[in-house]
Amino acid sequence: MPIDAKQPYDGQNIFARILRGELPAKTVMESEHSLAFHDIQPLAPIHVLVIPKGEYVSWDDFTASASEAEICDFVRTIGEVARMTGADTQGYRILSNVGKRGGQEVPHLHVHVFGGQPLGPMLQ
Ligand code: D5M
Repeated sequence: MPIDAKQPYDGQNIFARILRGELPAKTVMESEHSLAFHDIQPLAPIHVLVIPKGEYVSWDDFTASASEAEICDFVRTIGEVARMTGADTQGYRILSNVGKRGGQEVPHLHVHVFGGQPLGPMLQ
């Protein structure tokens, strides 16, 4: 069920629970402000999610209120994930669904990193 990008942060969402260690995840890398892990329902041979550790519902509130350190760390982590997984060698896609009409399901900001196959014009 798509979520409203402007809704208050729900501390019980799946990614909050992964960050607290209450649910397992296949970690790709962790940095000071970000965590990257494999998507549980991969849509491509490489499909990694990158999330900030802070409580942000979507790209919308993150870009409005996160610190420069958090934003810089998050962007660098996305690039690092592409290099670590080898997605960078043949091209890849980064994507963030934002809010109801953007198709966002989990109410904690996440960027998808897709790679490992030729990608069509749209992947989700
Ligand atoms: O994408 C939400 C994504 O989150 C979707 O691709 C499945 C993934 N997901 C859901 N639960 C988990 C767990 N527990 N581990 C890893 N990945 C998960 P959206 O952009 O919100 O539509």
